Amino acid sequence: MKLSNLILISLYLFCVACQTESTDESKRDARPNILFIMTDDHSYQTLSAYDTTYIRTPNLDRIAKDGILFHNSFVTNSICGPSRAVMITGKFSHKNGFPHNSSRFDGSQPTMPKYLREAGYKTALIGKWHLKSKPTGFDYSDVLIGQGNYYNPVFINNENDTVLNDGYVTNIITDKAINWLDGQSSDQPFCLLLHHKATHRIWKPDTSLLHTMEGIKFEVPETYFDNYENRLAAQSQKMSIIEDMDLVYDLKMLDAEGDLQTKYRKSYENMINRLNPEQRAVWDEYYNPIIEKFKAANLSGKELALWKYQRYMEDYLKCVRSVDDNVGRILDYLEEKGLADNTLIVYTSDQGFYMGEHGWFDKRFMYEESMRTPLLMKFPKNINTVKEVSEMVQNIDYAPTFLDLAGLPVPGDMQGESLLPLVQGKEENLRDALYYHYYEYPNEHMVKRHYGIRTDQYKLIHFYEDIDSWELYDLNSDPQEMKNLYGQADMADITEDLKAQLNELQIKYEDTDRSTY
Ligand code: SGN
Ligand code: CA
Repeated sequence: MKLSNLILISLYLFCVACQTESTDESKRDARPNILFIMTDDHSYQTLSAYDTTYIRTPNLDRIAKDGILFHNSFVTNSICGPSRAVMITGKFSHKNGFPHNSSRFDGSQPTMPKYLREAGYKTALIGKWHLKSKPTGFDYSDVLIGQGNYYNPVFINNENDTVLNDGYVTNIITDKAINWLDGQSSDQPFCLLLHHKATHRIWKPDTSLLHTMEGIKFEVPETYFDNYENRLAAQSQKMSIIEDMDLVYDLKMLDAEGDLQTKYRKSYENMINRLNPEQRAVWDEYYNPIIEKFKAANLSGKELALWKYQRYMEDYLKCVRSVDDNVGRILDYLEEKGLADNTLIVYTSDQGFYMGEHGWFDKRFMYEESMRTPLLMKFPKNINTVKEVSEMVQNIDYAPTFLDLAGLPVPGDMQGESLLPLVQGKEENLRDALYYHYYEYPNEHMVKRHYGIRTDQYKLIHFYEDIDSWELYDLNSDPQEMKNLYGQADMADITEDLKAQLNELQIKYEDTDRSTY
């Protein structure tokens, strides 16, 4: 063959190859992936991008370092199921029909995963769900049943298969997420909801981490011995470390002699019976000497109160450690697979949690520790974002943000706002005030129903139903919310103004009929 012909043929083949490549390229859906990681009850106080007092979380901090740290991130209703329903619908509890943990989610309603799926996203949910009805809007789901277990948990998948998985829940959920990601094709963007059980009560650490944190002394918060003066609802709660935290159940003091006959001893026994012999041996080897020492010390009063705090923090923080390690695994995976640059990575918790502030564990109240939640986001590389956001954002905003990022319109009935303009520095002011409404009463922990408004400076709360009690805080002068200013003459104008704003928010969000739930 002549050289000129050979060149011509080569040129032709090259062009065909280019065409094939450009056709393949045009078939590729380059829309960003979404990885939405959420934990359960992880406090911002124990995430070192926010606060280094208790623990370092280098992997979670990576998301903040390479992405955005939200300084003022809040929920609308500080309790698990309701928060999850808010996040997937972009609507307040009174609109999505899931006001408290005894509710059942109406899976026929529109949700963020459904919108994404209809628009061609591959959607998956792995881990905690807790909305009772079967998950809808997901191509794949593999969820814990109810609250799930820390050890050897049972999962139910979208085919209705229930499978017991050996091991520790935070590792297992991460393994499942990585497996699912491994099976995805690069032609279709994904939205994966990776929702951990940790760091929920009763804070069972991974056996491999039991011996960490030894010798660390955790100082109790300044408000640990709060007497709840002028705060009626706080006086009747049942979430006090000193009063309500169970020595056996929460703090693992299951003595062989049976001297510690606490209210929830039996529940703890049932729970640790899930551990297999190897896990149980490591567990007992760690806790037995602590139990012996505790009994010998015969603590009471303030000493016991301080001991309980220390014990609580140790187990809680070990659960945080597992979360951080496993978030590191997922981040590494995305990097190794070249997915990191085109994926929105979100880290949050379903609400905040008390690390002994006001003497408490748990959440529910509209006070700062439980209304706030950590929020870190790392956007795809082609989106230039600010490094920190101080505007108040709320969990109703996640669904609109994800849809906006995927290039989809935000449905008019979603009540949150897309955070995209804010994170790109195109908009500075998202809202002047936040609305909050909590419903789960009477129930465990006995936190009264309440609603309220939070501005940058003030918080006004109304506890209602079998109580009619208002609280007002100046967050600038009293960030720990110890001084209820409601009813003080010099606060009359501010109170009136806040009540008017609260009323406007209730009209705006259509939450004027409190008899609905
Ligand atoms: C369980 C816990 C409570 C916790 C609720 C709600 N008790 O009932 O302490 O407040 O869940 O938590 S436990 O004995 O079962 O641990 S939520 O995060 O799921 O809303
Ligand atoms: Ca929770």
